[in-house]
Amino acid sequence: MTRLNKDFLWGGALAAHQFEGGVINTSKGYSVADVMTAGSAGRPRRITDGVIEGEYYPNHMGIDFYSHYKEDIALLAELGFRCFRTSIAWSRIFPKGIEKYPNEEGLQFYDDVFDELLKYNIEPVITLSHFEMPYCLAKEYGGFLNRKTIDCFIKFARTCFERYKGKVKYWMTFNEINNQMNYRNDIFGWTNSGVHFEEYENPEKAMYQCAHYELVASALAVKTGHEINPEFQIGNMIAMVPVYPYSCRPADMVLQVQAMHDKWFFCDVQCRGHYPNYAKKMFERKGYELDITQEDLEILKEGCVDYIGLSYYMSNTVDSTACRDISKAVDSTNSHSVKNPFIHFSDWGWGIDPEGLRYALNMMYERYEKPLFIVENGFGAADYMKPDGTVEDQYRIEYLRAHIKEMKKAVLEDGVALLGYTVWGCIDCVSFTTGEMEKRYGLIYVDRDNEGRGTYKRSKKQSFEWFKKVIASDGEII
Ligand code: P53
Repeated sequence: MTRLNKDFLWGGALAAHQFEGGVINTSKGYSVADVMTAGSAGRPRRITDGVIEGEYYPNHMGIDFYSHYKEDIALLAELGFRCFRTSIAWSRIFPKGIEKYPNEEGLQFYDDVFDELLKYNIEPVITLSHFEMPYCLAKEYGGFLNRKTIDCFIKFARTCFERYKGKVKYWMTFNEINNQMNYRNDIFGWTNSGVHFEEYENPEKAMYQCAHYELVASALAVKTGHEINPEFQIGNMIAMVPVYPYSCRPADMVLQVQAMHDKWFFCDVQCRGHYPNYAKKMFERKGYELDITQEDLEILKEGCVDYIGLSYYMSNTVDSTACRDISKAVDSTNSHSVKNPFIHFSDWGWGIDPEGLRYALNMMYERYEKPLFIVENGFGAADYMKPDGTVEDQYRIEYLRAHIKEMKKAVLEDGVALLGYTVWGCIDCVSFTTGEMEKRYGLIYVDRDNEGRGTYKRSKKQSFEWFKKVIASDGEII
């Protein structure tokens, strides 16, 4: 048996802020992503104080899906996609986040997109918040460090659940909610929660307070969604970067367990409905007295997720003889982390590790016994379009093939319950971490450069035809 089931959700994934465009001259409000400039592998993106004239914001145009959505969805249908994961830009529905009533133009846009997908039998898989909090909530409320933001988020979630209850079944609350564990890197706190943690006296404590409010918001959204439609499948979304011990030295093994606590923290609460003991002990030890009410704890209990959405791109390695500060050691962009000598790295320094995917799926399934959904996996590279218009992205095919092989082993040999697999950035889009266009993930090429110039014309890459066959054969022909 080398095929996956017919109902396995093969597809692709994108996020509103990275591909929609439709920011200027529409009723959409600015989001936290709309005030981020362009960077590169070694030059971080800057977060500006509002939209400043003369600055360049790559997300404002994205790839202009806003006016190309019919053409784009037709291409996804040609690929044979069974699902398409995207997000609803919160600031398109509530431009400032604080309005009483939603913005009809924004709601209508997603009705049109979902209708177009359903026309081709493509199941929409929807993230409510993928780094797109209205800028106003970050600026005026202090993002998720303010309890009031929970209400704003629930108002948004309820609006979406009610409006699209007949069109969307699969939801996720917050994209990669665990990124902010790396509170030293400004981009993560900002995009997860609209907070600059470094501005607080104790950034780590601020992060945990913020995390708590967001976990309550996530659980309350799950609860609210199930009340609106009991058929809804509502998941969380975790950036799964498994951590390996550098050696079989016992101290490395223990350090790996501690490093993994940071990885599990959010997922543990969202799946089990309560804080794990290692976190309670850590709060005690560090003297973090957080605003956590009895009512919050009830909500966490009642709002456990139905499935776990995860992204998988790479693994990381810790070495007890090199650095014991976990928060530094597990950040691969930090000089304290060690390179795994058994894997290769992409041009952006991401460690390519297909077997790590099988390992991660097994660990997660054993820990929670809830269905998993790989909602992001893909390879960012600087593709070259030949004068004849073709793009030979053999390296991307190899990356995807190797990961799909390991995924199949996890399902077919290890018995992991997996709902589906979506290729990240199935149409080229603006890179999240660098804001570049030239870090491409797509099966479909978009003629746009780092500065936003180009015809925005779409072309199929070599990987397009390959992935189409993978889906058509239920994963048998890879
Ligand atoms: P870009 C780190 C580790 C794994 C996934 O990233 C990550 C990150 C960065 O937070 O993010 C996801 O475009 C994210 C997407 C993003 C994608 O990875 O920087 O959910 O929005 O585009 C790829 O190469």
